[in-house]
Amino acid sequence: MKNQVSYLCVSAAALALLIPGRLTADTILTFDTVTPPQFHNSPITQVFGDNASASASGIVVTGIGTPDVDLAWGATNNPSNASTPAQRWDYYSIGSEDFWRVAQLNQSRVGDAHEIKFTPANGAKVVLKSFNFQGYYPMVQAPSNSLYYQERFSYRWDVLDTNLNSLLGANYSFLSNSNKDHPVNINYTGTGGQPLILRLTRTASTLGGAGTSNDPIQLEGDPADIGIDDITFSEETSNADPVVNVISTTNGETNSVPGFSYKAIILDGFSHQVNVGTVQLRLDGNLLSASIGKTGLVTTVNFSVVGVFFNN
Ligand SMILES: [Ca+2]
Ligand SMILES: [Ca+2]
Repeated sequence: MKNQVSYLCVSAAALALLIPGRLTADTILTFDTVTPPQFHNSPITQVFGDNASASASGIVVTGIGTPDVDLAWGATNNPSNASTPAQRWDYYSIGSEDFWRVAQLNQSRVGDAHEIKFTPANGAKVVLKSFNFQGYYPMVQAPSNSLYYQERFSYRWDVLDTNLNSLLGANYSFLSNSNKDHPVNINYTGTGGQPLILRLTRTASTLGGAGTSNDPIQLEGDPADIGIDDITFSEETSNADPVVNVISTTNGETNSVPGFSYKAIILDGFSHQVNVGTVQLRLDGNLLSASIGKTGLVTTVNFSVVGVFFNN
C-alpha cells in the first residue's frame, strides 16, 4: 500500500497561520543623540538618514523604515554667508541646549533655500510626511525698555521633482517660542523610483506688533535661530501587507514518507509588519509548537513531525 501523507484531510481553513501586524513604518529624524563621525553644530553628514532599516543615533525607525531611500543634504544661494562651508545643514544636538536638538537651517536668509533630496532604489516610492519648524528663542523681554520681543520666521516649502517643478507646497509663518510645535504636514507620495526634493525657502515676513503699544514686538528671525525637527518619511515597496509563502508537502501527495512538514516565509509589507511574538500556527484551533523567528523583514515559521499526523 502506498503511504499517503495524512494531512490530506487538513483543509486550508483548518490549518491557520495567525499573523497580527502593526501599522506604522516610518523613519523619523530626531537629532536627539549625536555620535561620531557626526558632531554637534557641524554639517550633517551625507550618510545621515540613508537606507534606515533600524533605529540609530538621531533616527527612530518603526516597521520596515526606509531601507531603499538615500538622502542628500544641500542648500542654494546664501551668497553672503559668513560661515564655512557656506551652504549647509548643521546637526545641532548638545545636552546644554537640550530643548533644541534639530537640523539647523544654518544661516537661512531671506531668499536662501535648504533642500533634502530623497532618492529611492528598487522601484520604491518615497512618502514625505511631515516635519516641525522650531525657533531657538522664546519671547524675550529687553532689560533696556522692558518690552517683549519675538522672532518671526516665514518659509515657502515645496516638494520638487528632479526638474525642480513644484509638486506640492505652501507658505508657513510662525512666531518662535523655543518649541517644536510648528508642524508642516506634507503627505506626498512619489511614483515608483522617483526622487523627491524637499525645499525650504526663507521668505520675508509680514511683521505684526510694531511699536511700543503692541506686545510683543515682532522681529524678523535671525538666520542662525532656526531649525527643523522630526523629519518623517517612509517608503512603499511592492507589497503593503505581509506576503506569505508556504513550503509544505503537497496536498494529495502519495508515495511520501509519512510525516508532516510546514514552512512559511513571511515578508513584511510597508503598511503592516509581522509582530513575531504573536504569530501562531494552529491546526483545528489547536496551537502547534512551531519554530518561529524573524530576521530583518523576513519571518520564518517551521513545523514538522515524523510519522503519521492525524487531524482530529
Ligand atoms: Ca546620502
Ligand atoms: Ca529633536
